[in-house]
Amino acid sequence: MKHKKVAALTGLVVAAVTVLGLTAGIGNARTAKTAAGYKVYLIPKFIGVPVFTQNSIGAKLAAKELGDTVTYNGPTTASATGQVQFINTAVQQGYNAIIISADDPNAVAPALKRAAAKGVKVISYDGDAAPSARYIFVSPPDAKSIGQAQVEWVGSEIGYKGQIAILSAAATAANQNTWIRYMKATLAQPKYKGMQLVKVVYGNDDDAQSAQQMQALLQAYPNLKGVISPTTVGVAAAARVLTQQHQCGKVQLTGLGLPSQMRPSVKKVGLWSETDFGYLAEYVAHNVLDGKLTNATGQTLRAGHLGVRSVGPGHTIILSKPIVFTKANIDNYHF
Ligand code: RAM
Repeated sequence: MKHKKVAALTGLVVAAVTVLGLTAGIGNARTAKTAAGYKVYLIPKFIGVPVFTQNSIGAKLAAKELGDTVTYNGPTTASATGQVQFINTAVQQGYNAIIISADDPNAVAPALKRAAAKGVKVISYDGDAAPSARYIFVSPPDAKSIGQAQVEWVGSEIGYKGQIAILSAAATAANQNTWIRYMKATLAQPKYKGMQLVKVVYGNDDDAQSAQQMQALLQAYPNLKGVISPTTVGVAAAARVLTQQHQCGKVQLTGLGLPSQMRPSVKKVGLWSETDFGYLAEYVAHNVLDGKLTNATGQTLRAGHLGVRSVGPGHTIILSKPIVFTKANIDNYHF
């Protein structure tokens, strides 16, 4: 009985404080946590590919731990205009935060800025948005080490000599373009002077288009020694083409691939845990909404089972180092 009275009283005090807080302008409707927690909209580049599905599984796991709700939806092909519709929907439906992997950093910027102006917290991850249009960018490993590593992987396979090409995703994707920039910078170093980058092609993270681009590369460059495909869709398609054309011994393939897809053909590819990636992004969104994390360099957050992460230059939070898969270890990874 006594307990009930205390509880009722506490409820009244909480209600009064809440009302006072709101009338005093503390908090705002967008960042106000409801009984169901924060509503977070996760927009991938597009739905229907394993990596983004894995991101959503991780984000939903984090949301469960944090008491939030994550909605996962987006276009069905790599389309920035398609993403804008989902951004607008998130705003109209009163979501507190948007987590987005942008297909084109600039094309989504105006819609993201409109969302932010309405109080929605914008977090980019994977494919960054224009820095002025997002609060924090959650990066997998840092872009430089991803770019450098792939040049080293293919270089070590071809004896650091000969022609190489890059099979990328969308020509507008900031993650792909930044990695390619670092690949080019790495290739300019003395160690790699025997390697020539002959062509960069784009398969738009579409299986058929990527396979077509890979076939065209093989035809146009009969002396091609290696291909880097920094996209899970592209590298899987490229591996299939090489196998079908019995060219696995002749052209070495590396890139960013899922162990589950690359197991039969792997020599050396890399990635990171895509589930942890989505998990971290939701922890970032939640802590920003809670006012516990700002985007200032050195700010830290505790991200559940991942432990502590901090904000680095460019308002960027990094997930982890790349995981390198080889024949020797790939069976230990199940994603
Ligand atoms: C593809 C997408 C994604 C990238 C991964 C490695 O699935 O292009 O943006 O991070 O590959």
